[in-house]
Amino acid sequence: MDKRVQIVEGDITKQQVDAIVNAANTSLLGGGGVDGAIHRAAGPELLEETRKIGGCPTGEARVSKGYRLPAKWVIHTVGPVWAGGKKNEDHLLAICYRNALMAARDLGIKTIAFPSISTGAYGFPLERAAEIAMGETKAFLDGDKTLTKVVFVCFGEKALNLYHVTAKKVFGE
Ligand code: AR6
Repeated sequence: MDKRVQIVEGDITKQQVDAIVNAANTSLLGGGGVDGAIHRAAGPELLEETRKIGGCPTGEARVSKGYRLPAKWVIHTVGPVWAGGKKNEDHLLAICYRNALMAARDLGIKTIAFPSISTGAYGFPLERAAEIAMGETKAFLDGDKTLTKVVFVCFGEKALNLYHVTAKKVFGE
């Protein structure tokens, strides 16, 4: 296992990292799930800023401040809606991770936390999503010297166990 990678169970809004990643929608105007939790914890200034950003296409990433969050930055990315697997969902999910990690590198930050993008309201199968999340992260970290910590924040024990199993597959023991 890459020492920079951590898997934890909990609420992403509580993470003490430089940036947390938001599983947003293309409007960037907030919503339910992790997006709702991040907007509630950050406060109304976050919506003011994301309104000015003016949206984000699926697979891309946009940066805002974190306001009242412990994290200084929020990297908003928009995962694909699961449609059975034949609408390029795997690739779109992979580039969410890649673009968020590249945004972190551009910010010059060292630590970042991810939720399991697309696996709630957007219905992406959790196991498949975890393999993509970790595969992309491994590929990025193999060529990166700036990030010191990537945290995968699992919501619930089922997700936690699955992420641990997937990490063994992707990163080895
Ligand atoms: N911390 C960490 N993970 C969480 C939290 C939290 N506080 N809350 C939920 N999760 P979802 P999506 C997990 O639905 O599928 C929103 O309305 C949750 O268990 O938040 O990408 C947006 O505005 C799941 O595994 O995001 C979009 O419209 C994962 O986060 C839409 O939902 C993602 O679930 C995006 O759907």
